[in-house]
Amino acid sequence: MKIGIVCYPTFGGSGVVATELGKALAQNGHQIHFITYQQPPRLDFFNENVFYHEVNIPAYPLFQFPPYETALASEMVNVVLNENVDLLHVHYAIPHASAAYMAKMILRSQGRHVPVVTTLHGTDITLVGKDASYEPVVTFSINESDGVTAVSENLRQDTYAHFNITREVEVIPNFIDLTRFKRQNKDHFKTAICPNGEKLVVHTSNFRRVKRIDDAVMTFYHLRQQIPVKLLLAGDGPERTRIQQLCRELGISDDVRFLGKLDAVEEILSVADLFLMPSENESFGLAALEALACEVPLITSNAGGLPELNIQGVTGFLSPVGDVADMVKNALYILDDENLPRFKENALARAREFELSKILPMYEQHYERVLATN
Ligand code: GMT
Repeated sequence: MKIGIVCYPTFGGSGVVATELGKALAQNGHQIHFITYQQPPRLDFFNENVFYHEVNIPAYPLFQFPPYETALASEMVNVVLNENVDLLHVHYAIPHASAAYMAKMILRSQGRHVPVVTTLHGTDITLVGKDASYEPVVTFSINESDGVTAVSENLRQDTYAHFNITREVEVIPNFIDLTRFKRQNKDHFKTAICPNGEKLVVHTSNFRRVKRIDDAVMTFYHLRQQIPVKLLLAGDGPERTRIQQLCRELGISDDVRFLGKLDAVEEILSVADLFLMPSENESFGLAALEALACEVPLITSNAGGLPELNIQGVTGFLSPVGDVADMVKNALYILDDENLPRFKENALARAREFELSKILPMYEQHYERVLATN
């Protein structure tokens, strides 16, 4: 198949899922055309089946808000016509699904039919999409997609609950490439961060409010009063300055490292003992799956799709959103040397259930069904 993939070129989340999916499809012999405004971080290699098309948005003094959606739709039309693309797969509904609808209509007016698959990732439904400013367009463009997938059963249910959806939504969970995400020997790194054999707790995210990083820091603050422990925070975003200030106020800055955006997140996870994801909402929790693959157990909230990934008492623990005391209690239990090896083993076993080779055929079959019926 020749597939056009539209995504945000982000370091985590939907951008990573889209990029890794495209790379895996290319390995399987499909021709993949990425269409986005910047080269996705994990697309830094040559493969004969991978192509990158940059969306250019010419500036004009009148445009207070550059019309990205228009430029994107035009680029999708061009790529389909120039490269003979069979299908467009857009990741994250806003504005990719409506831009794809526009492209589809333009192509149809020229006698060319290209089906569109939309993958819903989370905040496009749970946070941003259901806002009245976007809802009519999101509902319309989901219903006009020829195939719709969601990354968890919880997100599928949320989609039906918040929008008037007439389309079938298929659940295709996030996946992990275990050849890349595996525990590596990084002892020198561990010694540098934890010189006295402290336990290492890690959080990675885009530092948005929905991640509730305060809860991660407060959990660490209480843990630190009971055991020797350090905290690594990887990623960057709007909350970083506030969280750094919180660490200063708590007097814990010497034991907390802010690493900023990182591509090789598996190197950090390789030395971690515990991963914290106390999110307000989380449709799947790809970062938590990456942790499991590196044998790191989880302390998560029980929000969104997290119960579909983290198994209570097996791969870690889930607490009600904001229940820091419960997170501290559970973290102490996991970090006990008697318990930690069992949780690490379970973490890897769970990650194996989401191995790329198990999930990739679900997308391929979805495309085949869409192409056969449209
Ligand atoms: O986590 C984020 O805020 C980024 C966001 C995105 O859209 O890129 O991630 C969402 O999609 C990921 C991939 O499907 C999911 O694993 C994340 O759980 C989801 N984030 C939220 O629902 C908050």
